[in-house]
Amino acid sequence: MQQQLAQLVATARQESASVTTRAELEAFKARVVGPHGSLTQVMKGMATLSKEDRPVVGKLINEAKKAVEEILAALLQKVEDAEIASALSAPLDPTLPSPDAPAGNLHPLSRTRERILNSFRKLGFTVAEGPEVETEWYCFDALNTPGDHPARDMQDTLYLPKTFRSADAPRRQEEAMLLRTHTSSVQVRTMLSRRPPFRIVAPGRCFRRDAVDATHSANFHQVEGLWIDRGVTLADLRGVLDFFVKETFGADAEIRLRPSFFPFTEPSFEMDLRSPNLGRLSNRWLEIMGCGLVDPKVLELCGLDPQEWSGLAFGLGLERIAMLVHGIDDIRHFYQNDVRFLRQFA
Ligand code: FA5
Repeated sequence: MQQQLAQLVATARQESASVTTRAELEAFKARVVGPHGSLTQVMKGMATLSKEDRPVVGKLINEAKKAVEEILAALLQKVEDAEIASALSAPLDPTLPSPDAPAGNLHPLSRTRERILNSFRKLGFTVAEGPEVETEWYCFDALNTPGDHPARDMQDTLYLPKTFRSADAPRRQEEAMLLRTHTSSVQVRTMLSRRPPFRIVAPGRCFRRDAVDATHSANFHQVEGLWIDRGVTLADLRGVLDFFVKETFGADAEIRLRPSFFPFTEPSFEMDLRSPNLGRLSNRWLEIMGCGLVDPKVLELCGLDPQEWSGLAFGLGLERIAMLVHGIDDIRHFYQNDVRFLRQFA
């Protein structure tokens, strides 16, 4: 047995000298350690040995196995070195343009945002923006939500350690700063900086201390809408929202306004949508935004005379719309940057 194994290793070493390619290496490996390989056959013979012989022969087989493994490792190294050398010796033209970088595509939230903004642009709305780090006054007080108002509890957020000396927040000299909880702060900034009439939509990032689940994120996006003019009515609100929903979800989509409460609109509504084009959610009423007529108190706080001016406002969740449009069942997909998910929107 000892001789047989020594012979086997010697033959393997000899044959290995002629192996140069990966295919030859695989064939060689099969001849020695494959299911019908020479070493495998010897190992199978162990079963026929007596109890006393087994440990002795087992030791010899292990030594032979180790020697064969070393031969195979050296061969693999030799084959890989040869492959690299061959790749490097291929003619190289450094003047050729580099291969095109793979084309990316817009993130589904960006696509949905553009789609939403485009529908409102058709109605004469322009895009406005405001900061994500806001003062308490713009985010709450000017929206008729003073510090002790219960509505603040529903929108808890991160307060920054710094305070801010605000020139245009008339009531306070120093204010707390926070991560805005909704884009409604842009309503205030717009009313203070522009002369009505105007119609704006304000997309942007919002932050809330909400527990994360399939439909909630602590960091999400909204699109705010504000139309200030003389004689704006609920009929205008309904007309604008109906147009938007039909543009986004198809001509068969319908809306429903359900009475609700927001401190900055009066009356206030939750707007529900129903459409036959929403897969398993088809023909069910789905809540997608808050809306209402601008509360006269807010107009006053923003320096507009409520006797002259009136307005409508709405705020929708961008993720929720994107989820409906694309049939996405978990909001967390949007932030994980998994290319398998993102590529589907190319
Ligand atoms: C507001 O934020 C109001 N500012 C909306 C508004 C504007 C009302 C103008 C009236 C006039 P609400 O808290 O319901 O309302 O949020 C609006 C939308 O934001 C929700 O319908 C939802 O789509 C989205 N949203 C709220 N919280 C989260 C969250 N944690 N994750 C994802 N989306 C959220």
